[in-house]
Amino acid sequence: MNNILVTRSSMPPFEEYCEEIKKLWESHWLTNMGVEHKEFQAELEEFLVCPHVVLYTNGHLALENVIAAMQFPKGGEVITTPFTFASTTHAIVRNGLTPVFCDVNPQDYTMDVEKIEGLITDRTVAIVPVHVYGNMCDVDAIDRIAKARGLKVIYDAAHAFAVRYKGISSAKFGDASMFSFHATKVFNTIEGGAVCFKDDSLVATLNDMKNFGIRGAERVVFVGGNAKMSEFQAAMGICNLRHLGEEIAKRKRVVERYWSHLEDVAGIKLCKPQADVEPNYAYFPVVFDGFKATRDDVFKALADKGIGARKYFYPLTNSFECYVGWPTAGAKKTPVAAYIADRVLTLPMYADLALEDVDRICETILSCGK
Ligand code: T4K
Repeated sequence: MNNILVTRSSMPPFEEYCEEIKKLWESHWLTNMGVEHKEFQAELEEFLVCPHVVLYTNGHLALENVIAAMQFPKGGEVITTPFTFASTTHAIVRNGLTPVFCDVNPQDYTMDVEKIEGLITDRTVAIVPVHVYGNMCDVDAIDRIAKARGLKVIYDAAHAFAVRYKGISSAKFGDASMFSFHATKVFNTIEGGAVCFKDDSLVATLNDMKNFGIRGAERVVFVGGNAKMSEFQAAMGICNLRHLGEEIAKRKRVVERYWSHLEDVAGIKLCKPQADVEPNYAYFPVVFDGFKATRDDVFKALADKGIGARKYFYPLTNSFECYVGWPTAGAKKTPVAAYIADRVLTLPMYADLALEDVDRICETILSCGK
């Protein structure tokens, strides 16, 4: 029996990538915003229907930089979710800001918009919600709250590339959105990420931040760092973008197969398709609540058969060791998120996952606790 990993990177045909990078061997131009970078950026602006896309070497630095670019006062509070990858919370804290954790809703595990206003104080500067698993946040409610209270909204859209809400690209909500193009994502550039936004004045700031503030051979205007996307990453993006439609269609088949086995099973809760959302099928989260076996039993049964499910996202970021002692930390403050984190498992999910493997995964789950 073959082992099944939780995901597997999408890759273009080898010859296609070789063809794309041939010009790099001819020019010896490998990074610092060369031809591949320029072409990929333009393609993304068109694909995401977004006026500005700034490319990064990874999603985390993209998020850290766009938060920094907003120039919030140190010690400002940022309302965010603990049901996410470490990156979201770390990006806030590494900017000298305080994360204030909002609970999630039990339907799609995005921020519970009913609980945001109660967390706003005179120190609140922004909201950083996460379109977790590719599920869109309630962008309309968040927009209303933010506008009424004069707050910035920066979406961690790491999981939501190519998702659309009411026909609008996920890149277009809030003041900015960050995408991750990590190898494990629906769309990858090996490592990579981007910030997408409408405000023209952010372009120069973000470019300065990712390239030492260099504006010319003899001109440095800003104390920036280095977070540039290389030509090889951009070339991977150009190739993978050509195949994205078929990748998502294949993921849809996998998701449908999971549903055919797991829908209506007592104690198993699946994420329902969201109204008005065109999904990307990024992850397949399952919550075991009242099932005949616990989440951890299922995790072990799958692991024993060489099947790599993941406890995304457990533990919550507000209970990470590095945040112990922070006044705003503690999973008790976000009981719904804590409940889900204790019971959730994301099942293997990638375009080329064989449907017979999905059958095997589901048989293993359903035979637990017998
Ligand atoms: N915000 C959110 C909400 C995020 O989820 C993330 C990243 C970020 C921000 C930050 O974006 P980046 O800076 O990463 O661009 C993974 C990824 O490293 C991370 O990108 C992702 N979220 C997170 C949810 O998952 P691990 O440690 O779980 O991945 P790893 O190495 O265990 O890989 C999982 C499976 O993927 C492997 O079993 C096999 C497969 N795989 C992995 C790699 C590295 C491949 O097929 N190819 C590969 O190259 O973190």
